[in-house]
Amino acid sequence: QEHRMKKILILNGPNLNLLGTREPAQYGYTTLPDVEAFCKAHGEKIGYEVECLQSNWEGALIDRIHEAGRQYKAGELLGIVINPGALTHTSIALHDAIKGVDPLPVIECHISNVHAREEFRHHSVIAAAVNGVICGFGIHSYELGIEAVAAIVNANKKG
Ligand code: CA2
Repeated sequence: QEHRMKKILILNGPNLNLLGTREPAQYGYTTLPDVEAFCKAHGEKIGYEVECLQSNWEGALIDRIHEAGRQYKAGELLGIVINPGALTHTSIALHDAIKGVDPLPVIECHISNVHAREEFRHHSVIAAAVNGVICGFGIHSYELGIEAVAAIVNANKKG
């Protein structure tokens, strides 16, 4: 019986390395290393290995998504939870990269409720390429994202 622990990838985009150091009113006091530790702990609790990457470089995120596509095909990765940061509102390249790895499950997540903020944050160019979007639950948005990937994986198993 195969009992390999399966992996979920957490991607964070530009400026999320500043988490916990500025703008606590918007993003809270928790640092990115803490968020990543929570994600790993939550994954472990429900039986998934969690790997995390943050980059301020659009291309680094795109390269990692392509690699994720290969890992998905090889049965080594279940899905991605991505907070693209401000690239959410601008990056067609990230949209295309996510489309390019379909049907790899991808959940877009945001710490803040982007719809309650400035008009320029209301539109996501990423949303149309992903399975679903979670926003506004603070750092718990990531855990909900992990749950969403797990739900998709389990639905595919049953179906
Ligand atoms: O709410 C979210 O998670 C966002 O994706 C965060 C992005 C923002 O551009 C999106 O509209 C919504 C910003 C990430 C920058 O995070 C910082 C954290 C602390 C201090 C400064 C920036």
